[in-house]
Amino acid sequence: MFYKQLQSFPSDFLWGASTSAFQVEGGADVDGKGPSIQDAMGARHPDITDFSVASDHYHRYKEDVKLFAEMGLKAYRFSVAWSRVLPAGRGEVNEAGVEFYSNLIDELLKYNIEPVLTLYHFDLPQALEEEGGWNNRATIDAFVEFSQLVFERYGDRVKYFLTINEQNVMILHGNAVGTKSESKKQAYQQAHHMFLAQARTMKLCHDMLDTAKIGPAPNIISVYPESCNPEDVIAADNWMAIRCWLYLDMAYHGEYNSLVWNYLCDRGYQPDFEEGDAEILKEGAQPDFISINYYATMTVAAARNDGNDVTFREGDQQIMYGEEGVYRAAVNTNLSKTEYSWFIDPVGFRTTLRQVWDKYRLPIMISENGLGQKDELVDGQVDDQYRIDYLKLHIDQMQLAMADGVEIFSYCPWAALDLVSTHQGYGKRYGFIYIDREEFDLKELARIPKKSFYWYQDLIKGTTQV
Ligand code: BGP
Repeated sequence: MFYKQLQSFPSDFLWGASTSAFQVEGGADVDGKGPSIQDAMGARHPDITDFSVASDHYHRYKEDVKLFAEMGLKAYRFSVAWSRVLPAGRGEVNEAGVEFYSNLIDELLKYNIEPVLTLYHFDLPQALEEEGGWNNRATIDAFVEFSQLVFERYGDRVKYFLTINEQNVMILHGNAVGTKSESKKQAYQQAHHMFLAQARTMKLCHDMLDTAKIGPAPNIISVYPESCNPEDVIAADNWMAIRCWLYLDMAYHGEYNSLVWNYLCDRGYQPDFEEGDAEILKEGAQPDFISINYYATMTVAAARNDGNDVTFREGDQQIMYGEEGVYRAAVNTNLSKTEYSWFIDPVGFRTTLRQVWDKYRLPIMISENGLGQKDELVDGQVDDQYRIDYLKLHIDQMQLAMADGVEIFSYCPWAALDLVSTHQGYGKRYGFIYIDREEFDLKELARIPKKSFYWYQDLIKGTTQV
């Protein structure tokens, strides 16, 4: 193996943890909050879990933040529920909702925890969805209005903003995360509108706030060819561009990735541009850093064009469908899997980080990485050694990437505490803190630090006392 002299993490490295509003807060209809598409999804799938309370973070954020401080977190990544502050998606402001995040931010700062604020994490206000959601260009203006409100009310205290969580997952796997489109053509029109919304928001952030930093947060992973057959290599390159580079190229260059643009035109999926769009995209390409969510790499082979390239299964962020003429999903037999069949590939994490750094040379934040597992509470304790093993392997690879020269300033694994999975219920747990509830029996929602909590606490202590 290529020997590397590892350096210690910088003492100001932002060790953090992540959540998102609809997955952790609960309080979906209290204090004036309007419904979001995620509330509607919860209502549509009452058989999976009780979505209404989530982890009750809305009512218990003080207790949670105290635990984050005890764990030693230097950063906490959360999202603002758009429909909590603007119940109809635009127009009238819900001051009680605004106050909730203001209090949360103050509470974090009280313990010197850096707030990292995601503007949009899968939860479009239902009122906007009913007007066509992201198909409707008017949603772009609504997003900018929402962002402006967030910058006005929290910009004095929040330094790091993320624009849109996993736009690529919303476009490619919308059924897993609650965003819908009727065709690929429509999905790419939605993507175009999100790109415009993101560009205008990045520009607005810099126009309004002198010291704030803002960046995109797609799910970025390396794509391996199944073999060294050049046709497999081209297929991997195709899928990497379609799945990943499109989103980062747009944030960074303000232009469509040319491979992807040609693919879109070839298939008739290309979005309609209005006059001025190209300029807006260009002008707004002002990311200060790149944030990525990483769970595992993907492996693809050349399409065989035999009618079987598309493997359709119920959607998941990690499932690939394949596309005639473009790529076919393949299995990487070198990797193990989680109990939810997600591949585990720590070395792929290093590869991904190197690729992103090589292409853009912007500092990187990792806004998600983690292991979903059915944890068990035994005698008041959760022995999640498997999560420690998973995180340790990934952190080791992150450190190797840093030794390779990749600039990384923050690691925020998923998740700070247990929360509702996007589509697989509460039993699929990711947190450092166990929340004592079942799918339908909400019990007392007690907070119980897991073994990984104490392990992360030690790790943070060890790396920051230099
Ligand atoms: C990402 C999302 C998160 C989160 C995570 C785990 O795609 O940004 O919101 O939920 O995946 O996925 P899941 O909840 O489906 O296990």
